Amino acid sequence: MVIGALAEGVTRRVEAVGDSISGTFFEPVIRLGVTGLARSGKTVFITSLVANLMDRARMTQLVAQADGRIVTAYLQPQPDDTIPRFDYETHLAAITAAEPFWPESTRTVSELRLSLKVRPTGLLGGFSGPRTIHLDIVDYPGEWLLDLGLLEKSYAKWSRDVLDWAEKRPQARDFLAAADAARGRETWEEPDARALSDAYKAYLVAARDAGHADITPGRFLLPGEMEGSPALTFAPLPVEENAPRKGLWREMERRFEAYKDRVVKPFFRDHFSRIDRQVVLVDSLSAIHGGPQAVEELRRAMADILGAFRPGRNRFLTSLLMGKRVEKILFAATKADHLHHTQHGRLTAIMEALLRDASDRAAFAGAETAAMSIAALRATVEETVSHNGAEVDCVRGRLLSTGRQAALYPGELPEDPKRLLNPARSLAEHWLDADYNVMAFAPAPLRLKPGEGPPHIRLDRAAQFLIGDRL
Ligand SMILES: Nc1nc2c(ncn2[C@@H]2O[C@H](COP(=O)(O)OP(=O)(O)OP(=O)(O)O)[C@@H](O)[C@H]2O)c(=O)[nH]1
Ligand SMILES: [Mg+2]
Repeated sequence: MVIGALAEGVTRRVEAVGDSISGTFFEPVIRLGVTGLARSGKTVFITSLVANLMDRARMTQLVAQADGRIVTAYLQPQPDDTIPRFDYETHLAAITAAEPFWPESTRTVSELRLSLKVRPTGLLGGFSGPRTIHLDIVDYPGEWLLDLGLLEKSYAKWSRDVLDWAEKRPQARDFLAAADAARGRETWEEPDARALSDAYKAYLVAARDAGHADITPGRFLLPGEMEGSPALTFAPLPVEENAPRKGLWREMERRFEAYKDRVVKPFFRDHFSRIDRQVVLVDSLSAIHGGPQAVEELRRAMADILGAFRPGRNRFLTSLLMGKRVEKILFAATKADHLHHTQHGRLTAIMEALLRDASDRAAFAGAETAAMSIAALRATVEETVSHNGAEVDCVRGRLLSTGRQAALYPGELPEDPKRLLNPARSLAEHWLDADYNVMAFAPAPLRLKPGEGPPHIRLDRAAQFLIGDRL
């Protein structure tokens, strides 16, 4: 346990939840970060993981469970007084309702503490009683990790990068016109800055809705309590040589720097630097459905996200972490219940290829990594249908749009991931030889037996990789 955590344990002893002080000292804490881009499946993942750790009949691949060593698991007040609690009960109620529905989108950091009582392995098991291990799960938007890249960029460089992409997109037309009109502005007032920033945000919203992953700065669409402050009211502008000192360009530059100092750095200091284990959720099926350019954008966003786990590259992060690192990182392709299991291996291979590309083959500073295809909440059943004399492996579920049952054949993923990644890199318009479908399924009504958590795909393997060695 790190000294910081010990010190915290001491200052909080007054409120310590039924633990004796000495107990607090010897109870290990695993801090598990759960991240991914918007809609990647973070909330559903955490809800189902916690439900399945409390009712463990479907967690046979979690070794401590298979060995019968997990005595019990229960929720506790979380230890961080200033972070909102992950609203587990509300999210669980949504997916377990008689007419289940997906939980609402969440746009900020939140945390939950699950405590496990586990009997030790081996010889010791006979002598000592169960140990308590705390699992602190932290949900935060992957977009916030993208901001790390800003720390090493000047305002001019960031503007150039953003404007390059924007020029290729119809959604940016109004903003680009506004940015052009702002060129060389020597005098300006706050409404000018606000109008420009609003135009930029409108573009980001449209770009995100069109499936683009490169939304920067990450906090613009999830502003939280700093909404409207100058640090969140700026926009990229075309580079100006000799911009006037009191002009709009210089002010935007100043606010960009304030964003880095007041928004980006505190997140890495207060949240990111304390994580031990990390899962990065990736909705690669939706990107594949979106076409080669969506896959390429996902690949780039992944590369930026992964940059945060290779702190050697970033001076600020290196000095912040002082050698501490995330020990394990799981990259999980989510919503695998859209595919028949015969294709899960291919989806995992695509994830691995995306990562290999994204990470330039560099190691993650010694962290152990794995890729998996999972579904936190299985919404479909498998079905083989005869179609034009051929047998087709489908999945069946209730459509979100109409509420009707439908069988979906999502298309056949290639065995060789390059067949997807090469056209993506060359920004092809369409996949040449294939077509991929994704349908949005509603969660299926659950009939759980006592001791059973919600149905999933490989959530137990994910848990084994992430925390199994500590149980
Ligand atoms: N079929 C299926 N769909 C899923 C699964 N997990 C998530 N989804 C779908 O993905 C959507 C987003 O899931 P969330 O868990 O809310 O994703 P999130 O990353 O928390 O999203 P934000 O809070 O908006 O960033 C859900 O509304 C579902 O439609 C899954 O295991 N199976
Ligand atoms: Mg969420």
